[in-house]
Formats: sequence, structure tokens, C-alpha cells
Amino acid sequence: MTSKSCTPYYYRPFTLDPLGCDAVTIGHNFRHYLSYHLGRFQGCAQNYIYEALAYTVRDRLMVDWRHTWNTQLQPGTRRAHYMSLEFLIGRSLGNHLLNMGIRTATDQAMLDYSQKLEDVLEQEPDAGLGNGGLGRLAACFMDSCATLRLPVIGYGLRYEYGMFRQYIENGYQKEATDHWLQNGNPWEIERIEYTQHVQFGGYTEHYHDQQGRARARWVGTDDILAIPFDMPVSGYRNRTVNTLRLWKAAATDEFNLDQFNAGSYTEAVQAKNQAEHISMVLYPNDSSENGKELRLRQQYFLASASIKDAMRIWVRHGEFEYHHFAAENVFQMNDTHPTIAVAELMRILLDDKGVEWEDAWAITSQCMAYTNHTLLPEALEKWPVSLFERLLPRLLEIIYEINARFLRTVSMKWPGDTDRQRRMSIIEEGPVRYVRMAWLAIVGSFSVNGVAALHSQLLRDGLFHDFYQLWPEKFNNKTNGVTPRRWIAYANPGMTALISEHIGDEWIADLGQIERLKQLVSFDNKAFHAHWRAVKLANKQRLAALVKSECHVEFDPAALFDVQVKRIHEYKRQLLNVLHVVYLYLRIKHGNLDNWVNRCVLIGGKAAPGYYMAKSIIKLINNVADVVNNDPDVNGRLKVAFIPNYRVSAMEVIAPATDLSEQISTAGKEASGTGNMKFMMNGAVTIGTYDGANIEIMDAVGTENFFLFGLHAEQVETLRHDYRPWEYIERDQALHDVIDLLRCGHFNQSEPGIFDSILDSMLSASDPWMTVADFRSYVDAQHAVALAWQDTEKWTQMSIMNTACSGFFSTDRTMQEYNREIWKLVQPPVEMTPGVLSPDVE
Ligand code: 26W
Repeated sequence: MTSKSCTPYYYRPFTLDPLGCDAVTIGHNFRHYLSYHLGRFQGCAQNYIYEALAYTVRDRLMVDWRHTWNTQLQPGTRRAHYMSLEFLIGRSLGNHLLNMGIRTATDQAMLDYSQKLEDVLEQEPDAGLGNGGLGRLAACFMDSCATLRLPVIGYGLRYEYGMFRQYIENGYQKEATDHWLQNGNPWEIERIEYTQHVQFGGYTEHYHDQQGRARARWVGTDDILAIPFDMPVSGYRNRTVNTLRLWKAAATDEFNLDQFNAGSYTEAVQAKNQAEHISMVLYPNDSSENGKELRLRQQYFLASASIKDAMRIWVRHGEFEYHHFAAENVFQMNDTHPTIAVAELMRILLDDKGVEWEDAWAITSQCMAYTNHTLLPEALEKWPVSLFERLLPRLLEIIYEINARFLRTVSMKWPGDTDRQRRMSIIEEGPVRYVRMAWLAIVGSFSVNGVAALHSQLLRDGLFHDFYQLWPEKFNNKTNGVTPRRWIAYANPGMTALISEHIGDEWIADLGQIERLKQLVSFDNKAFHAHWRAVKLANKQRLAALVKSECHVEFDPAALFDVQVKRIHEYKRQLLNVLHVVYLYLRIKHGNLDNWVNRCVLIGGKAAPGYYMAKSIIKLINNVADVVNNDPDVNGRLKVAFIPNYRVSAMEVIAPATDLSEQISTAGKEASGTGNMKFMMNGAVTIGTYDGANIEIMDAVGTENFFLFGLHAEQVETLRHDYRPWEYIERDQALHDVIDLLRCGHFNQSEPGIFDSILDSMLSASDPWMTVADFRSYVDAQHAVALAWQDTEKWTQMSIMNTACSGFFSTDRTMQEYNREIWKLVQPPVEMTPGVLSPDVE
């Protein structure tokens, strides 16, 4: 670059006219995009309307986005990097309109164009870059960090294909690809200038540098390019726009050239294809790792590109003294998926920057923090050493050295306790040797947290006990939350208006204030209660329409809406829900209708494509639904529907319409749950086990406003040694009848035997989920639900109380806790520079 182009003259700030946010200007800008940029006119396909509007809105984020970025990059600013293989963002347009406060103006602008804004919003495909709870949590965290003006950058992968689309054929789940980028993504900005190189394969060379120090370098590698795509994350009405940086994999030119020179053009193009596979598809497993090489490639690709980017930014903005790196940078690892970052940061400091081991380790272990999201043993990631050796040989060497030094610490503390050393080793010994990623994460981090009080307790007492004894100070809890912007203000505008009418609207950015609704719980607030019910009813009508169109089942909005939506997994016990449905069906068939309450049971969720049992459960739900919905004796008393393709945008319709939230996992298995919080905020009452965040929800709302049932976590573990499910069946006639009806093939007349494996597992002494053990107490709790529902006033009170007590479950609170106890970031001072773009510091 010539010196001329770097003169201050070139960098002189320029002023932009602020973009108008009135309906006329928005409409004008929208038509400009539609006609001049997209080349479309009136009568074009609706997705172009969406696209033009998205660009119009993005323009209005741009100055604040740039300003926020520049502020965060000031030298001396401490930054957090949220590293996650998943960000389940959903749709963005409506969310930005809400945050920017331009929904009404945009509504009008669309009306002027003879369009309904709601219809335009429906055009946006969900960014489904996550499986479930863990991915959605990352998205809610990003929202709260922007609202709290915390300098947090999200790092993830820009999957070409997100979570698969689920459709149902003859009751079975079928998977279709989700090519969410097909029509482009108007939110993202490609920043090719910040491309990183990521190495794979090759081997290590050991050598001595000019000072005679032993050094290593990783050579002979196949390099892949990581190209960043930035997505804006707007804060709520605060002129702050944070960044979510997603990496796309691409082939390097060198990569192609070698082969091209060898005369094999098509092979060169194929190599390009291979490279781009890395960010092609999200793995759809949400609880078990299948050890695929491509998945490990994804993990290293994310970790390496992100750390290099963070370091580039930090070095560029004033720093070069590596010992200070940890003072200004913290990395939060969302589960073990990105924890190869521990070894990667070590590698960069040792090999590239020439830092000594002790110093490199001090830096690394002071800037890494790890969040665990599951206790299920099958979800704990471990990678075969042989795979590591082939793909990441230099990283394996570093892991060995970390482990050797760590095991010395262990043996100093517990001399001669070889069993403990074996348990704690990062390398699992055996016929096949593995790298235990959770152990690497704990050893390499200064903070290890669970996601609900019970879960963090179980980590300390069980899975991570050895490590807790060694480093009690590392362990902490951060109970999850959800963002009230998306999950109340955007998803439930009726309730939002009603609440704000009574307590003002500050609760949206300060959910603790929603507690003031408690003043309105007593019976004398008749008008408010009636209004509350009217809002719920309208939301139920909206959901009923969705169920009608998606499932061809008629839901009566006057009935109790009983909902369980989440990934399909045995531990979440959709089966227990089905047993209850069959129990209700038998009551109808037997004419046992005392205290009957009409119910609409809605179940939804995706099964991992390779998870046979979960897929059978979906088939069972659909078959039961079919029989129940078509039996004339049922006569509308009970409806059952399985909603296909459950996703973020579906939950935005489901949560506001739900009366009863099903949170019925085997105690001790659900780390936290976050759907439970979305339902609670929207005035649903929970029926749940003593598990995950359910416990904290019940503490907040009071036992009288929560339907608790089932064994506790310790009871589950005790019972495991001598579990005899058949005895529950012998003792309980109702359960007996339910099992008999399932066994005799009533729900699978034309497909004999297809549910045998489900029944066998439920009736096995080794059923880890203990479904039948909780049947009686679940049914009793459901009776209590029915009685409460019959007293409309009582139910309204419970509903209001649930919303009023949900303040703790905002991710604003969660993020403040992460910041106070782990990240220790400082909010930048508020200084607005509307319309002025400062020079490009980046
Ligand atoms: C190895 C593949 C894989 C992928 C995802 C293993 C494990 C996972 C996670 C366990 C998936 C997950 O979403 N966990 C959920 O995280 C939520 C946010 O903390 C919690 O609320 C849920 O209880 C937990 O199941």
C-alpha cells in the first residue's frame, strides 16, 4: 500500500444524513431497494418485499453498528467472545423493528404499499443454526448483551444448511434439507478482508530458534480459509448493535493451484468442494456425539478462526505484550464443542508468538471459561486419539503436555491415588484411546458453570466431583434465561400492551419490574382479569389456525391447551405425556367423565435422524392422535396434534397460546430447560418434575401455582438399583389398562408390532427414564390441573402469577451474572454520535 492512501486526509470522518424513520421515508427507501437494487416491481413474489424491507431496516442499523464496533475496539477495552457451534437465531426483521422502535412506522409504510407487515415478516426463513436449547440460549444471550451494552462478540459457523426441515409421512418423521440461504441473507455482511487460515493435517517439526530455545512448528498442512460473515445484533432501544461473526469455509487459492498445475482442473474444483464441506451442514444430534471427522473439523475450524480473529483485533488495537492478553480477552465456550480452543490458544502463543509454556498456560487458563449443558454421559464428547493425530497432530502434542503437567498436580495432591489419576486424565486409556473434551475444558478454564442450580450441584457432586475437590473455586452456577424482547414483547403483543397499560413499559428492558403485576392478581381486578383472558383467547385462536393448517386438527380455543414442544428424547419423556393421553382416552371410552375438562394436547419436536427410539415416539404420537381425533365417542373432549417442523418461529405462536406447559423430564436429566421459561412468561402454568430450572420456577411462583409431581433426582438414582416397572402396573389398574391398550395394537391395527420396542423399554428394569414409576403421580397432578382449570378465576390468577414471577428468568439477569462473576466487562460510556461515521479502525 502506498503511504499516500494512508494520510489523515483520506481518513477524514464524514457525516451521513440520519435516515428517516417515519413511514414515508421508510416506504420511499423500501421502494428504492425493490426497484433499483432488486429490480422488482409491484406484483413481484413476496420474498422480494421482505428482502427490500430487510435492507431498508439494515440501513438504519448501520451507523450504530459501526459506532458500537469502534467503541468496543478501543485499546484497553476488555471483550468477551461467545464461542458456539450453534446460534438458533430464528427470524430477525420483526426483532430489529421492535428493538429500534419503528414497528408502527413500518406497518404504515407497508400498508401504503398494500402489504400487511405480518405477512411480510412471515417471508423470512428461520436462521435455524442450532439444534435446540443450547443454540437458542446463545441467541438469547446475544440479544441481552446488546441490550446491556456489553462488549461481547458471538463467534459461530455460517452453515449453508441449518437444522433439517421435518415433515410427517404416514406418522413418521422425514427429513428435508433447510437451504435457508437460498434467497440470500440480507442481514449478513461478508468481510473477506478478515479472512483467516486454518490448518489441518501435516506434521510437527521441532527445531531450535536463534536463542537456542526448543520450538515447534506445524507444517505440511492443508489450509482452509475462514471467511467471516457479520450479522447485526441490535439492543433494545439503546443505539447499540453488537456483532455475531459466522465463519464460512472456502478453499485457498494455493490449494487449487497445486492440482491445477498438475493438470487436473476438475480435481482442483473438487478440492474446493471438500474444503467448503466444513461449514456445509449443522449436525442434527442434540445429545450424542457420533465421532464424525467432519464434526471435529468444524470444531477446530471455529475455534482456530475465532481465536486468531480476536488476537488480530487485539494486536491491531494497540497491544503486543502477550502477557496482557488475558486482561483484555475472555472466551466463553458453549459446551465442549469449541474447547479445542484451549489447545489452539496454547499453540498460537507457543509456536507463533514464541511465549514460554508457563506464561502461555497462565494466559490461556485465565481467559477460557466453560459452560456445561448436559449430564447425559452419551453427550460427553470424546475424540479418538488416532483421529486427532491425523487431523490436528500439533494440537495433540500440546494436549499431551497439558495432561502430563496436570497429572503431576493431581499426584501431588493425592499421592499414590492412581485410580483418581486414571479418572481425571484428559486421555481415556483403553483399547481405543480418547481425548475427553470436558476434562480439557475444565483443566484449561478459570470458570466452569452449570445452567441451573440443581444441574450445577449435580456437576459438583457427580460428574465433575474429582475436579471440584481439586479446584472448588472454579465451579459456579448461572441459571439460564430467555430474552423478554422476543419471547414476550415480540411474540405476544396483546399481553405486552395490556401489561404496559398497567405498569408502564420499562419491564421490557428490566424484567424484574414485571413483579408489579402481583398488585393485579386479586379477584377485585375483574376488568384486568377479563382482558388477560381475552388476550390468551386471541392467542389460542391464532395457534388453532396454525394447528388446523399444519395438522388438519381442529382445536377449540375454549379448551385447555396442554403443550409439550422440545427435542424428542427419551429423557424428556414425551412417552409419559402419551400415556396420559391414552389414559384420558380410556376415561372417555369408559364413560368416566367426572370433572372432565376438554383438552387439546399439542406435541412437537425433532428427533435426531439416527435416533430410532425418538422416531418411534413420533410415530406413536401421530397414531394415537389419529385414533383419538377420529373416534366419534371422543366427541371433541380430547384433541391431539403433532405439529411438524417445530422451530423458533413456531414457538413464537405456541408459547403465548399455551395454558399448561409440560416439563416432565426424569429428575436429574434436564440441565435447565428454557422453553419452561418462555411458557411461564406468557402466563402458562407448569406441570413439571423436580428437575433443572423447573425447581427455580416453582420457587419463584410458589408451589400453589405449579403442578409438581414425580420422583426427585436422588430417588431416581436410588431406585435405579432395584427398579421393577411391572410392579407399578400390577398395582395400578389405570396404568395396566393403558399399557394393555397399547400392547394389543389398538393404535397400530394395520402395522402390528411397531411399538413393541417402546413398550419393552418402558417395562424394562433397566429403563433409565423410569417412565412408569412417575405415571401415578403425573396423572394425579393432571387431575389437579383439571380441577384448577374449572375455576376460571383461580386459573386466571395462577396465570398472572406465573408472568408476574418470571422476572428472574430474563437473560438480562443471566448475562449480568456472567459479567459480574466471570467476564468482568465494562459498559462503554454512553455518547451518541448520530450520523457521524468515525474513521475505519477496522
Ligand atoms: C455432541 C452433540 C451434542 C450437541 C448438543 C451434545 C449435546 C448437546 C446439548 C446437550 C444440547 C442442548 O441443547 N442442551 C440443552 O441446553 C439448554 C441450554 O443450557 C438446557 O436448557 C437444556 O436443559 C439442555 O438439554
